[in-house]
Amino acid sequence: MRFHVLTLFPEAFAQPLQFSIVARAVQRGQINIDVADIRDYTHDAHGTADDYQFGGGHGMVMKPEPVFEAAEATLSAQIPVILTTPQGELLTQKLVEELASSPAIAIICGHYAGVDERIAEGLATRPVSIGDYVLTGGELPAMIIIDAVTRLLPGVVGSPESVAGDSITTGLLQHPLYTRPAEFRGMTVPEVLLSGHHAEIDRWRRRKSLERTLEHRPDLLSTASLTNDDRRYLAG
Ligand code: 6GU
Repeated sequence: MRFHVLTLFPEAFAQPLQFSIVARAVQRGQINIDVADIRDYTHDAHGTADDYQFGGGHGMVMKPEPVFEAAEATLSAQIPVILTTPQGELLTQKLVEELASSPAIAIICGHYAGVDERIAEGLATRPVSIGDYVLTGGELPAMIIIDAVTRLLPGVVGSPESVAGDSITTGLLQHPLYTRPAEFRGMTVPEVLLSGHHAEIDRWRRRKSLERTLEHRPDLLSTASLTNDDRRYLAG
């Protein structure tokens, strides 16, 4: 998988992607992250990439020319071109899965008040938001997209089961996890997890997932695939 990032702040990508699983995926050649500096495609002495908005209003807007030129110089063929914007489609695991099936994706990082609409109209194919809050720029969202897509690629995360059993992937939030020691500062690990009864453990985990989802994300319950047992448990 090749990620093409177009940004005014390429230095933001230097450190954050150089640890743990994403770094290992880069080292193994499972992913490539090409970062292009949009400012390299400006033509004035100051490297001007933003300008005042027509119609007036607060905040600068990213100019179309450098972004189009950066895209034309660095992108090939018909790949999804994401634009990070709070006005985009919400990033969900389903969208992440769809993106992971593409051999390459481009991510244009919006910044300042936003980008000239012609970038959305004539260049980006997929405006994406990472949630209902406003960030200063699209660099962190781009890294979030790269991280979420990377861990779905074959061989990147140790066991396919750990990806398949994830929070959200299953439609429910994940059950609690424990490791050693069995007792820590008076807090103990639930007995059932030490019992070796796999059916009981599965049942306990399923119920904890249901409880947590009901408490923090009841909206997920309407789309999760629930058994009659699940429904009975939720009904209390
Ligand atoms: Cl993708 N960009 C910005 N600037 N803010 C956001 C966002 C993206 N997603 C949520 N908030």
